[in-house]
Amino acid sequence: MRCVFRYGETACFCVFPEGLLSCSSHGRLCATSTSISQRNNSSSANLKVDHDQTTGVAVMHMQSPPVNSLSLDFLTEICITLDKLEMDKGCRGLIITSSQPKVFCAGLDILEMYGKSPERCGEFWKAVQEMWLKLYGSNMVTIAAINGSSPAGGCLMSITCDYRIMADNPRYSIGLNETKLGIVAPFWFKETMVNTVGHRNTETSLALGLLYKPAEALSIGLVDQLVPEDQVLSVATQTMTKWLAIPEHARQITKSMMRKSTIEKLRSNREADIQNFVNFITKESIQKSLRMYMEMLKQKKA
Ligand code: CO8
Repeated sequence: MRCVFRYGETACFCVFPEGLLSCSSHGRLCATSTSISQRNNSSSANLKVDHDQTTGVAVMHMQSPPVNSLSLDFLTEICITLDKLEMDKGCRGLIITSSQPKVFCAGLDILEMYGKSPERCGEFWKAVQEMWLKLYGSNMVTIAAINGSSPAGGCLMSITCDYRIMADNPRYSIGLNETKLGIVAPFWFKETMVNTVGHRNTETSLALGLLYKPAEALSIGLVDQLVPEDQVLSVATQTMTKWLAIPEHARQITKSMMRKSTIEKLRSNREADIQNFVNFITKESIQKSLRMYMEMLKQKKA
């Protein structure tokens, strides 16, 4: 067990090798938790959380350079923060945004999937599952304030939230582009997308690995609202107020009813899903595709 994170210097969390966050002897939150509600802000290496105690809304700024790609460490930080906020009765809403210029989240860290041992790949995938389960099943109102490009896992993170507000900047794009990397989005990525934009749009999007400009994303319902770039966070905050005005219990039960079957499907198949991922990603042909994609990213820069 190791303590990896301090939240507002008032609490620590236990991380076990076999799972991210559970701590059966201490409860999930261990050590001193007495003054959490008096603290507003916290930051770790790659995340800054501003929690406004009066509104009950936390803003999670992703600040993992250069592009907020989701490495195992970053996913672990995110999961710990989500757990922390979920347990904090004073936190009812979460806005997720980016502090990195031009990018909301570049998706899963490709380097975590390239040249790694099967054990490491399994650990990584478990953390991806964990993040999705926590966010999709959250009791909080969750809003993605998408202030930059959001491909693949970044799109997943966005559609896992309750509502999406995107910067109206045609240089940005969002979508599940996995096939372009020669890989296949797993069933729970697919189902989250179906739950957002319907079956037909999902089929086309996934098959062609489409990345949508903001206006196109809005037209298929992949995002809910476009706003000028400098207003993404303020509009997200206003929108949050409307969502929080709905009776909490009714809203939470409705959310759970809508998402339960998708969540249960992964929950009851986690090990098989990890094994599928490991078998798939460690194949020589898939490793070759990932290498070519990474080279393509580098060439684009040159
Ligand atoms: N992982 C790791 N490194 C990345 C990633 C990433 N996802 N994305 C970008 N980088 C790196 C780049 O290689 C570059 O590195 P360096 O500086 O060393 O050359 C650096 O970040 C900056 O990248 P750019 O110069 O490209 O930055 P831009 O601001 O021009 O563009 C973008 C930002 C739009 C995010 C662009 O970098 C991009 O398109 N990245 C690729 C995004 C992508 O395709 N991600 C897919 C990841 S796979 C995934 O999320 C789901 C996998 C599901 C697996 C299922 C298997 C069964």
